[in-house]
Amino acid sequence: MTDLLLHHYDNSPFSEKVRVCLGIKGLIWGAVEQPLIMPKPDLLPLTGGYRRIPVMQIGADIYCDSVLICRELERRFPTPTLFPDGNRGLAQALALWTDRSMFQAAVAVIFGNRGEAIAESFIKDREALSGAPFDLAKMKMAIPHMSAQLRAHGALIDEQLADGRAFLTGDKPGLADANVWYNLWFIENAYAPAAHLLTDYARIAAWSDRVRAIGHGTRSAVSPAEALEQAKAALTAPGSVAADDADLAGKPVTVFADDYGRDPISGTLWSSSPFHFGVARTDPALGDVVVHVPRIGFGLQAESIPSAN
Ligand SMILES: N[C@@H](CCC(=O)N[C@@H](CS)C(=O)NCC(=O)O)C(=O)O
Repeated sequence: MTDLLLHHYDNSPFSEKVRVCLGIKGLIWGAVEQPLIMPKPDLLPLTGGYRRIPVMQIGADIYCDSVLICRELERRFPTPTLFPDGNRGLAQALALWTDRSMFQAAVAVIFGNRGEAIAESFIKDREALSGAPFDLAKMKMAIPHMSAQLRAHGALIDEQLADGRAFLTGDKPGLADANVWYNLWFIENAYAPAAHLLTDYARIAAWSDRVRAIGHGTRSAVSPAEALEQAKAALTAPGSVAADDADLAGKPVTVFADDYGRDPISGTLWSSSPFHFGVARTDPALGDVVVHVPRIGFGLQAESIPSAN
């Protein structure tokens, strides 16, 4: 049985990014199905409150956010690389385009078009997640603008492929492909009639076929109970704190996403780098775990230790 676990659900676009990276690396992994909406009783004991998907688990080390998950996959399984042409910084920075403006355009087109077909429980859940109304009327009105935005994103992708290269950064697939691809996949999967907005660029259609053909590596189902057992049985990996954060090493801290789903994760600062924070926590049922989050897009707050009286 593998200890490389991805907590996900099949329709999750950010999980698709990670699944393609698992495919590029040809990894064997366990898929742990998590619910699409709250509650998530088998996820939160691992993450300490973080509810978003995907989450990667390796023993008692828990990695939140697709950006850090892909980075950690590269660190642990460097060959074949997610950076076939080098350009590591740029390929990772690309997520700030694909996961934000491109993803927001995809979301608006999908949900604006699906409108009334969306379950009320999903709408309520996503309102709680974002802290803002899930305004279907507004999304519907925005369809023409957001469709044009998507086409404009598509034009950039098409331009990147214009010299006949097979993948976005050259002749081999990498993180840049996974980053862009999951948005196309999301549209195809969630509202197929809009897929033409991108795929009527002939080069994008051919590139999509190549990315789809990469697959997801070798996946088997792992139950949430088994994942929790694995965390309980494992020791956390050693960690070190970067010089910039030295005054907080081992001290109580809270980390939280700065966009949506800001649920705080509290513990002590276990590790850090320019790319991540690791927070050590003790769960009553699982024992010690370390929850890792990316640095970009997450806040770190020192917590004062409550006095005894
Ligand atoms: N920046 C995060 C975004 C994750 C995200 O928004 N995931 C969606 C699903 S694809 C989510 O968690 N939705 C709410 C939920 O599933 O509970 C990442 O890259 O992992």
